[in-house]
Amino acid sequence: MAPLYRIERIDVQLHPEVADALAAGRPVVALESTIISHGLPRPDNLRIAREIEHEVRQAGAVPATIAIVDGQARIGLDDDALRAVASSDEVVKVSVRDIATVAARNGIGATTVASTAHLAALAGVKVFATGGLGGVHREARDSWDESADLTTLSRTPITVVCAGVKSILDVAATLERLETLNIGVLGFGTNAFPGFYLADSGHRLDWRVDSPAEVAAVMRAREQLSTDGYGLVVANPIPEADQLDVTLHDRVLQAGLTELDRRGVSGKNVTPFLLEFFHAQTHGASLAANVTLVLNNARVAARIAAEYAASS
Ligand code: PSU
Ligand code: MN
Repeated sequence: MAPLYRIERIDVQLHPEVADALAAGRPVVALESTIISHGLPRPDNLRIAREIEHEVRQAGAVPATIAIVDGQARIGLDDDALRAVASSDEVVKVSVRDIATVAARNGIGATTVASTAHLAALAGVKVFATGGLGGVHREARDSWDESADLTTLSRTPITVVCAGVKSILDVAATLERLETLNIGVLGFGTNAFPGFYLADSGHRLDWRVDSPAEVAAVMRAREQLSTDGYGLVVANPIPEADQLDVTLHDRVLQAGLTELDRRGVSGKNVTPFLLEFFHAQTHGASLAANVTLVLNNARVAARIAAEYAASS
């Protein structure tokens, strides 16, 4: 856990339940909030946010959803704050570079993988669950569009459980960047890098683990060898039975990329636009897959956090 003086100095507010768990060395799982505000459609998003927290609890850890509310960076949200993040029209997508501006303006912001990882690590949270990681966008050679998720994880001590990255990205380039940035990638029960809506992105991984205890052992070894300053990605595939139909997936992906180009969508709007496009074009099938994989990741993250806490 980070020393307390640091938390006071940086003015991050811990929910009492989270603070108690961290102080006692009990398992805590950080959760991002951009997925709630920008990744899932209203009004389902609030219910799903609660379900994700419930899943973490069921698996024996304390959920710490992270967001900026009334200009305050919060680790763990009460129900009012969760509701505001899910339903306020004022909520902005906040990456690491935006945290201070939103705080200084007393704004409300939903944190991405990057900013959630940053704030979680400051508070001493070791494990984080999300849906999919940001990465290198297609045609990044021209657009230079690479998510700050990657560069932030290259210098943030946290373990992120995700279902890989979406096929809206350049998956091969993203894997190359993860390697360059010293971000470890472990396939959870698989040798294939998952493709978010699909169990297999078609890319192989070097390392496979088959239990939360194995991940906790890697986390401890990283600390002992001082490679824990970099992020560790646990890539947990959606069960094949729950994945999106491959033909439907490929068709909607092509249409979405065309539409993106036609409308000239760029910057931080790219990911939310494509997510919404998928949800609309698959008539809810992609949403169902999205919910399944997020709950799955929340459960695995809680079990990893529990093993890690028990191994200290
Ligand atoms: N991928 C998803 N769902 C999401 C996101 C990514 O499948 O909601 C969100 C996450 O918050 C991630 C962010 O950190 O998008 C990446 O955005 P950008 O590419 O603008 O960095
Ligand atoms: Mn981007």
